[in-house]
Amino acid sequence: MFHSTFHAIRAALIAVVALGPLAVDAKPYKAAEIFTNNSQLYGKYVFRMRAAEGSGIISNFFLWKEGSELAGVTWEEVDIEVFGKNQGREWQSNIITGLDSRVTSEQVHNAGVSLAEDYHTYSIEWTPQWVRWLVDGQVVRETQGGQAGDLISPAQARFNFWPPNIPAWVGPWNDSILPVHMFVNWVEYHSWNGAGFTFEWRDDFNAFDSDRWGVADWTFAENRADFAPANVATVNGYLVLSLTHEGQEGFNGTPPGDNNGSSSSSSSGSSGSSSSSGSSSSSSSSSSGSSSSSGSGGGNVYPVVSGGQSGNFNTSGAYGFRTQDSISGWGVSNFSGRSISVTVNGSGTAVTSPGAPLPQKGSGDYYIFEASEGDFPWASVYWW
Ligand SMILES: [Ca+2]
Repeated sequence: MFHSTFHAIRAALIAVVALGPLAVDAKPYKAAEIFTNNSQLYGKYVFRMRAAEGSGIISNFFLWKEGSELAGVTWEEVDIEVFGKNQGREWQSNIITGLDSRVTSEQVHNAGVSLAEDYHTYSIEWTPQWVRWLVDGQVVRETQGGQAGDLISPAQARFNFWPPNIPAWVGPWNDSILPVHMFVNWVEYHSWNGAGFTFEWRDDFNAFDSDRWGVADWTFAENRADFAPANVATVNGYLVLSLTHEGQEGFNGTPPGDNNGSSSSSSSGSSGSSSSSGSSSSSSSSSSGSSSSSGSGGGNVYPVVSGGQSGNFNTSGAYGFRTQDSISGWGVSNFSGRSISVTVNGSGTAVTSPGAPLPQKGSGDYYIFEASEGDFPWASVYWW
């Protein structure tokens, strides 16, 4: 949320360093940030993160248009920010846009569990029409139009971990919690192809890929810490971002294991049920699914989804759902390795091309969406 001045400060730091290497007033704490060297327009990022617990700290993933903080440049940013306070149960979604005066739409979501006690799968889906935030395969928020339509520039993906000096937002600060760490098992990028998402790359963090990632070495006014490259590490296949006292940078421990999401083909604690929670445009949050978990696909008795404009599948076997919604268009998300079949009441000729026109149905009929097993922990269909 607060990146406003770091480029200006960075420029100032460079100028000062040029005059004398000891002239910089370093902050007493060191934090960490990495960012993709390339920017992408639209797409989906999926990652497995174990946030850090503790008051006064936030574990983050965000999309960032370079130069957003500059005068005369439109700000474009999409955030996932997990609060360390309150046992790490809350996180904030946000879109920041606007020229000169920033427009924000922050919403705080209660995950119902600590996001700092285990890894969870997070996703931001960004298309020309909408932005979605998902946790463990559940749509928690969707924004259609409005600010989503103002995100028109390629953006970097960034992970960072830092202590804002804004206690009303993140809770009071007490440096006795240091050192603290956030962990990322993997991250994937899928591009937007106009009808769905296409897998592009995955980083398992088995090593630090400096072709893909840059490392921050600056700070800004709202940050109690400097971003320090020494607090970025890859250990045992995990990205570790640390927050430490100055002079105590680095991570010498063993990252906690991710038992449910070590590989993309694993059968996911991430998706859990195939329930769906739709949310209307610029919705008011709330994750836990509205429809109950389905049985497995065997019986073809699928849960009913209504008004949600999306339905999710989990990974094992063929799963499906039913809806009586009227559908004028539809697409799929995260369908790598899967096939789709849509019928009316389970009979007639199935539509198997994602996005292809669906047959007419009566108001009492169901569209039945069925997906085959795939390589990723979850997949979804959306419609309008
Ligand atoms: Ca990994």
